Amino acid sequence: MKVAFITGITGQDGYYLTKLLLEKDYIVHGTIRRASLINTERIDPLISKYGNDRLYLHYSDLLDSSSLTNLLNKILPDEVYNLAAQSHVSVSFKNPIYTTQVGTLGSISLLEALRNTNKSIKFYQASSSEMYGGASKTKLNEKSPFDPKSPYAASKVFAHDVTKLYRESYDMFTVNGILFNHESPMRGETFVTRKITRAVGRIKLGIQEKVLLGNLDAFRDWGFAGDYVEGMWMMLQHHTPDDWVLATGESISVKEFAKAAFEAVNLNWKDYVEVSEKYFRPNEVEYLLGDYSKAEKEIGWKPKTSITELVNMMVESDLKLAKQEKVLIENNLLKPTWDNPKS
Ligand code: NAP
Ligand code: F7E
Repeated sequence: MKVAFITGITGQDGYYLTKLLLEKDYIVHGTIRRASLINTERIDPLISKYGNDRLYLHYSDLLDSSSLTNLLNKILPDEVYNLAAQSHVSVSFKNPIYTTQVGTLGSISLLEALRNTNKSIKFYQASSSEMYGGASKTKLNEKSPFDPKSPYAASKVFAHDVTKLYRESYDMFTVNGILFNHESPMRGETFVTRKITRAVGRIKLGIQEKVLLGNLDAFRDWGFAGDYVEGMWMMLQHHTPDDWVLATGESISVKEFAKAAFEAVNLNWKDYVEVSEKYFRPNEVEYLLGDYSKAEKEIGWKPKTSITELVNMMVESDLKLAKQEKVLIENNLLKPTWDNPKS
């Protein structure tokens, strides 16, 4: 049985990757952080099904390098997936030092721990399309130049470079997956797609009035997270390590995403979306469009889910959540809101 070690197992991709690996009969170890509330909500169904059998969680933090070394020595995994990050671009302007510490020191600490444990362990680094900066409308591939526009993106460039550096310097199997935006019903609620679909569900059921958004004219190449974690795994099964882009090859604006999500429940987005300065960033990535042809040719990956299927999947899931919230409201356990205060 193969053994995987995942940092960031409690996040969106952590959930889908863990599910995929468990279905492939892996033993999965993941790191969790101590918080005042338990934050394993996404993977709780997997813990119920596989906990005490093939799924193990360990307290750690990417900034606690000794815990990483101890865990790797104990677990001796075949594959390591480094998904941990302060992954919110807007928050990275507010917490630039912390975001940078996790993205840079965290990644190199993990690589060093691997190098000192066993250089044959395969390593996946979660690189990001944010590294490109989005100033031009060209299709971006593995050779396109980086021009980071946020502390988050700058830290991802460092981690990307150092992952390649360890491959070249120490002959290690280290891979960068340059992933364009990928979403799902498990997406954090402060990312724009999920913020919109949460609002659509609640507005449709009459428990929210409006949704406040920032730049509606930004374009993103949005895919489904479930498809993308399969690509992460495929990269580590390839005979040689390299860097690969995963994307859909289609880009739409935030406005178009909102229009499609409201139309899915027969509402007009213009009646419910308001623009607020609060959600604009000090610097914006205007346009991202990815070219996944290298991944298709070399590892046999291509996206399976269309943007329409993704929007419908997310809206359907958030309608179900809103129905549960409505019951709480009817029992005076929750209040209806104008805008979602948690977004
Ligand atoms: P996410 O939902 O925000 O999850 C991030 C994970 O990292 C969470 O499990 C979080 O733990 C953990 N984490 C944060 N800081 C940490 C630290 N100091 N030490 C250990 N763990 C820490 O992100 P995601 O969407 O799943 O993305 C996964 C990775 O891919 C991230 O590195 C992200 O930057 C990158 N990426 C994402 C996309 C995308 O569109 N989703 C695209 C390209 C690249 P808590 O639950 O305790 O906070
Ligand atoms: O923003 C605009 C915003 O926060 C998308 C992360 O997973 O993908 C993600 O980063 C766009 C931006 O994702 C709101 O200005 C408008 O142009 O959903 P987002 P992101 O910044 O693209 C990349 C690939 C990652 O690597 C990151 O980890 O939408 N936008 N109004 C808004 N964005 C948010 N969050 N909230 C708004 O109200």
